Amino acid sequence: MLTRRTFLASAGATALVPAVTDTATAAAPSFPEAFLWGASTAAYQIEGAAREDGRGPSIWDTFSHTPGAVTNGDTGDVACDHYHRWRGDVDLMRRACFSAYRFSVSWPRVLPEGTGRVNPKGLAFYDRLVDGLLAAKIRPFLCLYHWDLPQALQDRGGWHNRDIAGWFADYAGIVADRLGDRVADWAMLNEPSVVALFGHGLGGHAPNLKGRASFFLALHLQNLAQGAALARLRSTRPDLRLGTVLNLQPVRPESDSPADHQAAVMWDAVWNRSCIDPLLKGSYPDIVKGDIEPILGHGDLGIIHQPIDFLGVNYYSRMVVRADPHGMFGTAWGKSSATHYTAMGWPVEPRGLYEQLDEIRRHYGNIPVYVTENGAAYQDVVTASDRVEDADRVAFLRDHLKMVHAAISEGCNVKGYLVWSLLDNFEWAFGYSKRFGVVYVDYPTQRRIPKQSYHWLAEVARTRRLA
Ligand code: IFM
Repeated sequence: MLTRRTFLASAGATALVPAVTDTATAAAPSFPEAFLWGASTAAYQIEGAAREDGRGPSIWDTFSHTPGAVTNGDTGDVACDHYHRWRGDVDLMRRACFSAYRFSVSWPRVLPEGTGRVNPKGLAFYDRLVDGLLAAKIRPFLCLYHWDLPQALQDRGGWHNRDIAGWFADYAGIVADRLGDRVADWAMLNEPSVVALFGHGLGGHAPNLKGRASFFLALHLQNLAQGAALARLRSTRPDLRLGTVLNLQPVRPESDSPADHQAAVMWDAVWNRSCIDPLLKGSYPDIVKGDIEPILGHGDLGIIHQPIDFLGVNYYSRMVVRADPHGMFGTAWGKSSATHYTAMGWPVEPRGLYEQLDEIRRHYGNIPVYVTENGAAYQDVVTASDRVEDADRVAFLRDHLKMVHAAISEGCNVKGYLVWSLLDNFEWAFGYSKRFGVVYVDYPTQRRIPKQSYHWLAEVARTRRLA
């Protein structure tokens, strides 16, 4: 079965995508004056101070301390020690002319048991950080959930307990009461389909649950919690700009066979549309309704379907799939035709970012979008002269930014670009073995070494031009 989306994405159909490289990018493209430049990070990946100032344990503390769960037995106990070094990290952004920064709040730092008792020292940390950002003229984008669920809530069922919608809305309200006077932009979740797939479907991330029913329940309850928090903040803080962050990836079938096309339709529904459609259209894709209907409570779709002020889009690559009757969703990863790959083994496909932004313009009301993550892991080396010459990352960023520029030229409502990530950090199950930062972190000393990509991006942010 062909759909609009898989047809566009299928092999040989690229001619249907406007030729964006020629006119739009030939002469150092420049970006609108109000366009935001910056970086994204996440609490568990950079903060460290895991047992300090009353923070409770999260599911990632439990998981990373499980033998064999994370490469080299790495944990987020210390990470980039950002909890203590945040001033220097903010200054790195200021010096790079960044105008925006997305960070996440650690739920267990604010509510050590997930509900009930508030930890004043936890909130005080984010107070200091926000004040520091504002003093540096950097607009804070606050994300409420980037995967570090309080372990106490996991013990009560976590993303499998419907009560989590209320727990999350209460937590959102507590953080907004404290920071809503200074933070205008609020993202609810980060990448719910990753949490559902790797945390609850295939395993490999905390809390390492498995199964198709487990996947759909975790996904649906994240959608529900997101809707409940949006509704709560909308009613209590109408002055805030509310949104969420989704990882959206155009899906291509590996071949032209009907079975692979069907697999692409299925995977697109599972990975992309089961997040964006209920939020923006109020319905799940038909192809997953058999999975969703048994868990759909009365009124759920009304709670999930909320107006938002912006959508954060995280983009790394397209996805290629093929039919596989043994796969959890009848699909398996297919072979990409890309010629370049990052150290994660992900294909480098800048045009996919254009396709994704254009998809949002054409089919989701051209809602304001921030590219809230885009970047690449490479094998960075510090030279004898103390430099990191990451030309491959510079090329990656430049090629993706060309596509953002092309999308804007075609009318896409893209308002900013935040690189993933400011710092090398704890890359989940890969620990510290993968480096995504534009700033190198020497973990034994915690020394920061701005990479060539940092200097390049700083120049782009300063001039608004792609040199
Ligand atoms: O490090 C992650 C981040 O936490 C979520 N998006 C993808 C990044 C790279 O894998």
